Amino acid sequence: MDILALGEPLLEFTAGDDRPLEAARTFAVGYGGDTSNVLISASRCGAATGYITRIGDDGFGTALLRLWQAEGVDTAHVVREPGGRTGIYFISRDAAHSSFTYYRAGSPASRLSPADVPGEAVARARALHVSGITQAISVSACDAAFHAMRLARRHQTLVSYDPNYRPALWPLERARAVVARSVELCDVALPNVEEGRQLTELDDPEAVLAWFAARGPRIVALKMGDRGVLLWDDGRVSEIPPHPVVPVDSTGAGDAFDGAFVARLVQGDTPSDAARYAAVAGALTTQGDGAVHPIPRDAAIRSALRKDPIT
Ligand code: KDG
Repeated sequence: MDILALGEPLLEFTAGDDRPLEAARTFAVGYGGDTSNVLISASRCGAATGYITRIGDDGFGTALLRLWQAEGVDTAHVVREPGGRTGIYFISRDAAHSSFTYYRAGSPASRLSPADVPGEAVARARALHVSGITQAISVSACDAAFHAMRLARRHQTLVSYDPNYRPALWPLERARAVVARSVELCDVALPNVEEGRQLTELDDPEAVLAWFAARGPRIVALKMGDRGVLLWDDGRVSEIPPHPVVPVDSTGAGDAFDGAFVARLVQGDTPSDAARYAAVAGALTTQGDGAVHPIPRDAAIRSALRKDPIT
């Protein structure tokens, strides 16, 4: 297994015609959940992936299982809870921004606990990916994330971590403490600049990058959207230029970056080559609606890289 991830998958409903939820008439059905998105991106880039999660035995759980099977994500460590209701979220957009509304409290994934972490599989995987959302959904899921990260470190499994700070899910003070500890446990930190600013109370992107780097990861990729990526690679700082696109919907772009980046790292790319590749994956993901559908495959990324005027 190249990459195992631990977290919560969700069904996604995007309100049509840029209407707010109270006026929505139609919803486009898709898939989300940051760690599931990361795995799908990594799979589309050619990595062997597997998910550790809990879903319900409802129709939404079945839809997610079918998605992972179609995408080649291994489901041996997916638990189906009898009577469980899989979490869902709604995206509503106006001209300025998208907002997320969650219906996930008490979901099967919120009952993830250290007992769900398959020790041998984590020890054998090349990389383990967890996120701040995994840690925010419940105390037992947070314990599971820390347990998995410690286990991975003990067995030289690369740990990648995206803080993915969601103010709707937990208080800033707790998020700060948990993220700081998690960054100490990871090899690859994948924050974006806005959450980095909120979590560190620093403004300058280089200062935010330095805050993460000071906690010990070998690699930090600070995602800055249309300003590209600021990369810390074991003491060397470089700028990865953005891939030029006009975004339609940026949902899931950071997750697509993470999956493509870790997929290339475990294949032996340098962090800088992996970040150039992943920046294209993230940019192409903004070219369609929803988190999963627009995530590009390896061939599309390579073809865009060849045409890229800057890289
Ligand atoms: O990054 C996109 C995710 O935010 C989305 O798929 C839903 O995982 C999700 C969350 O909890 O916000």
